[in-house]
Parts: sequence; structure tokens; C-alpha cells
Amino acid sequence: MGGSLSPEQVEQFDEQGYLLVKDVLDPETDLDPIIAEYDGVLDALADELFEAGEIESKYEDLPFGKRLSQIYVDSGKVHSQYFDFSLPQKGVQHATAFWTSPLLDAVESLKPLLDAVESLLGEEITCNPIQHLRAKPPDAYEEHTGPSFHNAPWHQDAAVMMAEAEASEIITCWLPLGEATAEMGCMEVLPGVVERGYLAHKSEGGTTIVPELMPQSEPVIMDCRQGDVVFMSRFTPHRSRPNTSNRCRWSLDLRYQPTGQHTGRTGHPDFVVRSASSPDSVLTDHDEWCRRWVDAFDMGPS
Ligand SMILES: O=C(O)CCC(=O)C(=O)O
Ligand SMILES: [Fe+2]
Repeated sequence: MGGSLSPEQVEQFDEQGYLLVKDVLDPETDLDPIIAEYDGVLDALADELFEAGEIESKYEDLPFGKRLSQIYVDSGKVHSQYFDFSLPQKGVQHATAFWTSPLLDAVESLKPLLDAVESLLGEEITCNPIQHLRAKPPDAYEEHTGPSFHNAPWHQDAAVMMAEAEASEIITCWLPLGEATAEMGCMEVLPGVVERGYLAHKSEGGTTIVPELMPQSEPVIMDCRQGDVVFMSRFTPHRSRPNTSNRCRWSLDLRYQPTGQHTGRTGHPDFVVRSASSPDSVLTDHDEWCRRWVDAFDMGPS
């Protein structure tokens, strides 16, 4: 199989269910354009909240993670949906804020990521609709803001997909947009247990594996920084560690799968992102992608 990963890396992913690859993306040329876009979204959020009298200052001089966490505390709310480019599964209304960029515009930037994904999935790749930008606030701020959707206790991503997708080879790619150290709430995975398949989950403080079914494997901490990527299978148990710092940890989690397999969330749009057999099927039109999300709005939650 082609792609940019070595046979050893592919073997590690297959056997351990995860792979941390350093320097997949270039922070300057690949990530800066994405970050600039979110800086703009944060400016807009700060303007809106300031005008509504919900924050004391726009905190323009602070860097993204610190500025956002300060805005969360001031306004007493976690504004995660504002940045996200997926709709929530429940309670979607026309006023629900969401950001449809930057995935499609960033396809060029994300080419090195797709080259790695190609090693795991082959040349016919679809971008799964379950994708998020997460700005995980410091845990200590919850007393001001209430719990955040970014609390992710031990779970498998198969648990947030429709059961029909159990056989779909959906891979999660987790990319920090700033530092993601053990103290800032990076990912933690349980290695070597994917062959057990789907484990039952319950909903308590977030979707989580039933405690009696938690595999007894030593967790591995995915301490990483801009440019690195954590790859996980849909059956890899993982959680995000507490954020004990004073700024938001922020990251993208994108999912890819072989084209033609069930996406696990049929109400939301997927798109072909790479195809050797049918290059014309690749979606490059951002407006078209936005239209598909707006249609998903109109259909209501899936
Ligand atoms: O970013 C987080 O804190 C949780 C991410 C996660 O569970 C995922 O990407 O599947
Ligand atoms: Fe997850």
C-alpha cells in the first residue's frame, strides 16, 4: 500500500490501535492558515460578547488558548459550538452557531495527513462527518462555566457512531493546534486491545466504557505539539486528560474512512477527499460543502 507511513508504523497501528507520528504537518505552512481562520472566529465571538455586555474586555492581547479560556470564565459559558464545524446531534436550531470551514479549504494543507491516512486505508478515502475543533478549557474553570462537552472520559469512538458503522474502518486523526502536554489535557490511549472490538458504554459525565469492561492495559500518554498527529482506530479506548493549565488546549479531530463504507452518522454530510479510481469524485467546492451542512440543518438532527 502507498502513503507516507513506514511498514513498521502501519504494523504498530494495526497491532496497538494507535500511532503517534511527529512532524506530519508543517506548523507554519500547513497549520498557520487554519489557526489564522480560528483567530478570526475568536475575534468575532469576542466582539459579539463584548457588545452584549457579557465580557469585560475583548482580551485582544492574549494568545488564542489563554484568550478563549478568559472569555469562557468572563461570560460563564463554554462557547464550543461556535468554533465547531459539525452540528450537534440534538437540539439543532437555525441559530446554532457553527463554522463550516476550514476543512475543505485546507485540503492542500492537510495533504501530508492524507498521505499518512492512505497508508492505513488505501487510495479511496472519504472524510467522515464526525469531526470537531475542540478548545478544552482548564478543568478548574468548570466552577465558572459548568461542564464542557470536551470532557471525554474513557471511550471508543465507535460509541458515538451508529451501530451500522461497526464494520467501517473509521480512523480518528487527532491534531493539536497548540501545545498538548500531559498537563494540558492531551489524549491518553489504551494500547493493544482493539481486537476485543466494541465494548459497551454508558452515558455518565460523557459517553464512557462500562467500568467492568475497561481493559487492564497500561495507558500511554500522547504528549504532542503542533504538527504531530495521533491516529486511533474506532475501537481504541482513549480519554482526554484533565487540563490543569490556565489556558485552553485546542485541537482538531478528523475522521477518515474507505469510500463506500457506512459513515456512522448518515444525517450529516461526508465527502470524497482522495480517489485514484475516480479523481473527479473528490469534493473541492467549499460552497457545496456548506450547502450540504445547511441541508443537514433543515433535515433536523439525525
Ligand atoms: O479532544 C478531546 O479532548 C477528546 C477527543 C476525542 O475523544 C476524539 O478525538 O475522539
Ligand atoms: Fe474520542
